[in-house]
Amino acid sequence: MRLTFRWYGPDDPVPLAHIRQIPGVTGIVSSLHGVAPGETWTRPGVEALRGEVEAHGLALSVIESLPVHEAIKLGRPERDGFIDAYCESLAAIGAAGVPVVCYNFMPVFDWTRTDLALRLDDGSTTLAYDDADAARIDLALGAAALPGWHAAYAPDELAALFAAYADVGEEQLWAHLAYFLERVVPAAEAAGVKIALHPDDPPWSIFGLPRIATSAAALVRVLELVDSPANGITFCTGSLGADPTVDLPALVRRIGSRLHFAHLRDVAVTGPRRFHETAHGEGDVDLPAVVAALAEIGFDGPARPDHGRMIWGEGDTPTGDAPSARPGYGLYDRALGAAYLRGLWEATVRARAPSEAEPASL
Ligand code: DNO
Repeated sequence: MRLTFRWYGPDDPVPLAHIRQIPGVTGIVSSLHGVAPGETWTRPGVEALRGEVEAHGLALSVIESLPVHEAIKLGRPERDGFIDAYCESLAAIGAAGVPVVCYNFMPVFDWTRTDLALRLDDGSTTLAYDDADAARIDLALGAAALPGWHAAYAPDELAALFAAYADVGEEQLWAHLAYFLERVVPAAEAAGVKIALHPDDPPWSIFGLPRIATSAAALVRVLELVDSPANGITFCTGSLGADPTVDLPALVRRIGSRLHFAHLRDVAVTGPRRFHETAHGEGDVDLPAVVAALAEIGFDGPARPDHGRMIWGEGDTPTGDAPSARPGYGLYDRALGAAYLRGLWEATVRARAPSEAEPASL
C-alpha cells in the first residue's frame, strides 16, 4: 500500500507543502478541477498538475475524479461524443504518466450528507447522513437545499435532471454503465491506466434517483461487465461501511487484484440509514481487519485517509471569511488518519513477515 492524500488543486486551503510534512505520505490524489465534466483533458494539462505535485517532492498517484457526464448515465444519444472525450482524457492521463483514475456512476449527486457539521461529544464536527433528514429536504429549491451542493444546479436544471431520471430504472442504469465500460475499458488498457469505480455514497437510492454501486454483489457485477485488469474498483470503507451487512475484509479478498485504490475511513452507524463519520479507528469499521485483508491480497496500490472531522479550530470562520477548509477535507484529522493507517500497515506487514526489517512498501 502506498499512502496518498487528496489535494483539490491550487484553490485547496491545504497546501502541498503541508501535505508533504505528513510522515509516510508519498502520493497525491487530485484532478483538473477547472475542467467541466464532459470536456476533454489534455496531456499538457495533466503534466502541469503532475509537475506542481512533483515540485513538492510528491508523486501524482491518482486522478480523482474523471467525472462521467450525465448524458452517459442517462443513456442519451449524445453520450457517444462524451464517451469519446472520456477515452481521449484517459489517453492524456496515461501519456502524462498517471496510472489510476477514480470515477463514480452516481446520478446527479456524488457523495451526499444531510449535515456537514454534526457536533460530537469531544467538540469536533463531522459529516453525517440521516435518511429521515434527507426526506425533509425540498429539492424544488434547487441543489442549494442540500448541504454542500449550493452552486451545483439551479432549480430548473435540477428539475429537468430529475424528470430525465424518472424513466431510468436500476437495470437501465446498469445497461448504461455496461455501454460505457465496453468502450472505455479498451481505451484505458491502451493508455496504460486502471479505472476504479467508487461505490455510491451513501450506498442506497437517494431522492428517488437510481443508484447501483451499492453492495458487495454490485461491485463484483461491475468487474464482470468487462473482464479486464484495467476495469477495477475504488474500495471505500466509508461508503460501504454505512451498511453494516457488508463484510468489508471479505470483499477486499473477492475484488483482489482488481482493487486499484483504497479509501480508508471510518463511520459510526447510529440507526437504519443513519450514520456519521468518525476519526479513523473510532467508528464501526474494522479498519485493522480491512488493512490485514489488503496485506493478504498483496495490495501495493494507492490508499488514502478519506474524510476527517474538523478539529483544533480548523474550518472555523469567526470572521465570516471563506472557510479555511472544505467539509471533510481539513488537514489535521486526515493527517491523524494517515498516521494511523501507516502504523496499522507497518504492524500488519511486520507481523506477516517478521524477518523483514522494513515493510515492503508504504
Ligand atoms: C468523497 C469522495 C468522492 C469521490 C467520488 C469519486 O469525498 O470519496 O467524492 O471522489 O465519488 O468519483
